[in-house]
Amino acid sequence: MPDFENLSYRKSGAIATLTIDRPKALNALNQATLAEIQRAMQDAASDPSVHGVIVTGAGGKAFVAGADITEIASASPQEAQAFTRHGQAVFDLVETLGKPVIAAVNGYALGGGCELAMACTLRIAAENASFGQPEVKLGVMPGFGGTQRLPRLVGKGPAMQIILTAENIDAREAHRIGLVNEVVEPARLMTRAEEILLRIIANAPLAVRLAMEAVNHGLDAGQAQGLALESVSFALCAGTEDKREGTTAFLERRPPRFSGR
Ligand code: DAK
Repeated sequence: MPDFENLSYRKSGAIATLTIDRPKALNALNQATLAEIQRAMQDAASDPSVHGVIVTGAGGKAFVAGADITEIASASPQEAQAFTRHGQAVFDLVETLGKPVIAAVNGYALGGGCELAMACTLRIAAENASFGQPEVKLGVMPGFGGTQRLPRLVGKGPAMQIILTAENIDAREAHRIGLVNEVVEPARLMTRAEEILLRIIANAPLAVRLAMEAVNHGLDAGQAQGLALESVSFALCAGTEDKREGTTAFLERRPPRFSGR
């Protein structure tokens, strides 16, 4: 995998860590960075040695301070639409990677940064993290999925307030409304993200993937279709070697050794 200009992408054991690294713009997402996130995520999806991904920002101040305002300020409507469709496609890839992706949010997660975090499977925030959708202050609106993922995560009322006031919320408030799963001291952020990811990837990979798909599709489709998908996916799990291994290991009182088949 060739080197990246605006991020680092490292694999250690079964975990790939993608660190967005554009210090001159507080890790803001320009088009080149979006394309690099896409490439790194495609690699994580296709590399069987990668079982889960952590996404974070370089430096102690920002996860991602939004889309790069200098690059997009003069975009025409056509260019703006292409930009938003590209961002949406990249964040859809993050959400549907088939492997758990944890956002370790270490500072500002604004606009596109909040939207990137929301596309991840789970969000762990450092105490100094803050979240917001400031787009309407700039004369635009969220365009990388914020109007869709935020209400699904926190409910319509809180999502409307965050999007329409354009005010940032701190990590405690983000936790209170369900935008983040946990808040930890900044020094513990990466360790905690890794701990949770290791817990997830110790489980049967196919079952984890199918459970994520059932949650995601069910939220989009409605409960009846979600339940139908759940039962088909459950049946798929029932035919796997991992099901045999998981149930046998339980009965033999030993830890399971999953093969992902
Ligand atoms: N884009 C580009 N540069 C950014 C940036 C961003 N989003 N955020 C920060 N920077 C740059 C600053 O300009 C500054 O650069 P220099 O002046 O040093 O060259 C450097 O990063 C450090 O930032 P500050 O000096 O401002 O640092 P502070 O600690 O004082 O403040 C801050 C931190 C995060 C509160 C502040 O930087 C800030 O408010 N940043 C902007 C946050 C934001 O509004 N992000 C955008 C969210 S909206 C579109 C138009 C807009 C959008 C999409 C499409 N079209 C027309 C197509 C917007 C999408 C969004 O994501």
